[in-house]
Amino acid sequence: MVHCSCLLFRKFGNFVDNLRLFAKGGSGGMGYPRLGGEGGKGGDVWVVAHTKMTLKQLRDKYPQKRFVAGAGANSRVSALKGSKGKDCEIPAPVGISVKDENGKIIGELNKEEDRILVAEGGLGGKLLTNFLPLKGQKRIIHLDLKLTADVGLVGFPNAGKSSLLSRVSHAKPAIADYAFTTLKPQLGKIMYSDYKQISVADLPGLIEGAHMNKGMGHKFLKHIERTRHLLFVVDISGFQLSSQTHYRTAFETIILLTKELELYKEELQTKPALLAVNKMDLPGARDKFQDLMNQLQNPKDFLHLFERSMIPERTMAFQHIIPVSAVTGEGIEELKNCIRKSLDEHADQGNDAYRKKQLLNLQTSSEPPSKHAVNSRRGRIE
Ligand SMILES: Nc1nc2c(ncn2[C@@H]2O[C@H](COP(=O)(O)OP(=O)(O)OP(=O)(O)O)[C@@H](O)[C@H]2O)c(=O)[nH]1
Ligand SMILES: [Mg+2]
Repeated sequence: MVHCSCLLFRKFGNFVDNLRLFAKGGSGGMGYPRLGGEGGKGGDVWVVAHTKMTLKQLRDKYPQKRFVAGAGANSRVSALKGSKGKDCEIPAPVGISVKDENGKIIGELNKEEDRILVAEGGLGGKLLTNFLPLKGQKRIIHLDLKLTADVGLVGFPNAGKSSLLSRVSHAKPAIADYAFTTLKPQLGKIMYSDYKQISVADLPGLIEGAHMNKGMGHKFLKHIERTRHLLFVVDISGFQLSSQTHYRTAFETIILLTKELELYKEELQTKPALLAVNKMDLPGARDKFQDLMNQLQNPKDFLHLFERSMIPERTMAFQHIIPVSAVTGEGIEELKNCIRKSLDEHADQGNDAYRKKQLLNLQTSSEPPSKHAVNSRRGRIE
């Protein structure tokens, strides 16, 4: 076990989640005006998905981060049509979005061998170009890793996400009593006694306005897209970022998190979600937990307390709600079991197509939002 934890720590300790690269298509070959010969087209630059690749390996292998395709061959008497320049392939991990310099998405790599053209080779010289070759396209591109994990931790800062990760796995994330301790995603693995492993991504805390890039914003919401399940983590005593901002109760933080996910991407709400209510060791936590359960069971009765713009279209349907304490260990075993159960139950429902369909079902259903709310401690959609 000790070996295992070191390995995991090494493997995930030095995490690269985005890379900026230079890509240039090859120049076209010269045409042959006298004989009407056409120069070869310059080679193209592609980003190609490989399951075994990581962004860190890519960076280490190509420290100069320049990718240039070959030039097209000139037209010659012996080969009037010049051959195409050699393509250049950038090996990248699966689960990447490729963006241009302005952040516009060029494409996504979702499975092994997916490929995206990022810089096109120039045309060879021909009649149209007065037999002069064109230069290849030059482009700065960004490879952005959307973290792939079974479970993503979603919560306001300080809720105890990292503390929980360190409790359920061998990961050793930074933990501190100030907001935004976690600055980049951390992965840990829950090991079960039958050797099944479930990966958990600890993500930086979200705050109101995250969808508009407040706090850590978008940068981290995007990681949630790829996790199969969500584990909401809330502090039973609520949250206050500073004396200048509102105090939010645990219930309010859940509603606000739901709204942020919805504003970022509605499909996120169709992921199976669990709720860990943390810091149950604090004085008065039991009573607050009862209040919270009451609010979650009848969210409609409490939503009028929110500003209109903060009310989500539909409240989260939690598969399980587990009171825990990362400090005393209370509820941790149950949390692990619930995570396992939920993942097993949804084993083959994690794909995007499934989620889109489910979203459509939700949208076409005439049920009022409260019907989707949790209805018991181990609540399910009615
Ligand atoms: N009393 C009590 N304190 C806790 C518990 N879990 C975490 N804490 C404390 O809460 C504070 C925040 O914990 P973190 O694990 O860093 O919280 P986080 O959600 O990862 O915070 P960010 O990374 O800033 O988003 C730390 O001071 C922890 O010691 C708990 O169960 N009970
Ligand atoms: Mg943290």
